[in-house]
Amino acid sequence: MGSRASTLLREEEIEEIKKETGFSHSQITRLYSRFTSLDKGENGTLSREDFQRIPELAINPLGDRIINAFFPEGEDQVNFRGFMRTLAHFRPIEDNEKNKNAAPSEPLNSRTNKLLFAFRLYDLDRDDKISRDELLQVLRMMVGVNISDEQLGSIADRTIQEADTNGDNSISFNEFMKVLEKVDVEQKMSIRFLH
Ligand SMILES: [Ca+2]
Ligand SMILES: [Ca+2]
Repeated sequence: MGSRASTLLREEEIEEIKKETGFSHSQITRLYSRFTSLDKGENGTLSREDFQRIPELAINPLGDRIINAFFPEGEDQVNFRGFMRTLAHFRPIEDNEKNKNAAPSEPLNSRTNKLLFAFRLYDLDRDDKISRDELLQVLRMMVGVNISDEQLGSIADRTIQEADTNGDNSISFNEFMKVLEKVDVEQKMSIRFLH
């Protein structure tokens, strides 16, 4: 095996990823070459620093949170399989997938899984609730410095008040879904991947 072997994706691996993520063969090979070009250590995994070289993430106020979502808890490397699994949340829902009841499990790009992904960007301590503090942190990242702590605090309070139906002063995933019921999440959380 030469050193180039590590840069090739096996055909059966492509098939497995296809099944798991719904990406097409050509999307997978294209994303694989993107993956390997980001992999500066050339060890088949990406670190947080590798992700920070993606310009779209570097300028996104939630970039660090999104990068974090690629990493399984307690790990600081992600392999191609894990990379694709996370990206799959951003895959648009195709027309022919909308009424598919035969799927063995819910696809990664379903509305619920997209929402769960967004929810986890807020829920830093992963206790399945968004606390006032966690909401404040995200608000601060998104609005920058042009708004006072007091104003941000009252936005956070109002948001929680509106969402919190069981009165525990935090937002559960169910409450989160209710708030976003009328929002076109499928559209907002989709990236057009070229075919
Ligand atoms: Ca939390
Ligand atoms: Ca609640």
